[in-house]
Amino acid sequence: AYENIQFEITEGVALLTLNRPDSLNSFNTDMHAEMRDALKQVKTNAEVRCLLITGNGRGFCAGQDLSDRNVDPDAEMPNLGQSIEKNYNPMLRAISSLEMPVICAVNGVAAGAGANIALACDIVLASKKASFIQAFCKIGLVPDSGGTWTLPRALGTPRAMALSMLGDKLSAEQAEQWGMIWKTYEPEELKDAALAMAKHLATQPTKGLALIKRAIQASADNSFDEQLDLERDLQTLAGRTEDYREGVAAFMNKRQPEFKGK
Ligand code: T3D
Repeated sequence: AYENIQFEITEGVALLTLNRPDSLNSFNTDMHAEMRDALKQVKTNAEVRCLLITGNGRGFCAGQDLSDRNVDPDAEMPNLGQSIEKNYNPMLRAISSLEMPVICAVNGVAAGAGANIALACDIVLASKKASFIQAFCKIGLVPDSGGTWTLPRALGTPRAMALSMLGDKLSAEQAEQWGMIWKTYEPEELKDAALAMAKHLATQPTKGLALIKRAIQASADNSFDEQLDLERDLQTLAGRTEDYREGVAAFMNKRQPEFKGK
């Protein structure tokens, strides 16, 4: 069993809850290891068709646990790149390459890597009390966990640059208005709404959704022409899924489809 996260699978949904509420769910070494393991389970368990990530307590995630870092003047200079390579990049790659929808329910403040883990998810929901802080600049660091990729794409360069250099707190409602996240909810409604969305997505054509994810992610680096070719290739794959057949058959017979995620 895990200690720093909670992990359960129900009705095709893997619910992963960050669980170090006393330090706003910041990441220490053990939590990183548990996260790696849980994400591997999500990837390999054929039952799972949607991942929902959220946090316990009043925060979503405050990024790296800074109490794990020795900044004593006598200590050797750290190599943070090693931590990124071992801990953060594999986690972010695992989330963004998962062949299923990933929802993030941001229950409270999301700072540093915590903010960017949320932004790497496919659909971001947030409590109206939540906020996003690119806190890195305040301790001399660079946004990581994909933030320098996701932020400019979600918001454009001017907002991405100012948020990253100022480290200002962006309220969830402002993030929603700016289109950085999908939707905000009253705090007490967030988890139910997120779970309902996750359960719905877990009944949908998982392969098709995974191909949508690939197409939209790839669009950031493709020309229009390249993207048309990619759409052709992905549609070829989508058209060969059982769920496509089921979707068309259900439509023609005026009945509800029963997708199997295959
Ligand atoms: O090192 C590497 O591996 C490189 C990778 C880096 C990735 C990163 O994420 S770097 C950025 C690290 N994160 C931060 O700089 C954010 C630090 N936290 C904050 O700025 C604030 O806590 C918040 C703005 C997020 C929330 O503020 P507030 O006033 O609501 O809460 P608080 O009182 O600051 O925090 C509550 C407790 O959580 C407090 O502990 P205490 O006093 O009750 O015992 C605080 O120390 C603790 N906490 C919050 N964030 C962290 C943390 N403890 C350790 N590490 C944290 N990141």
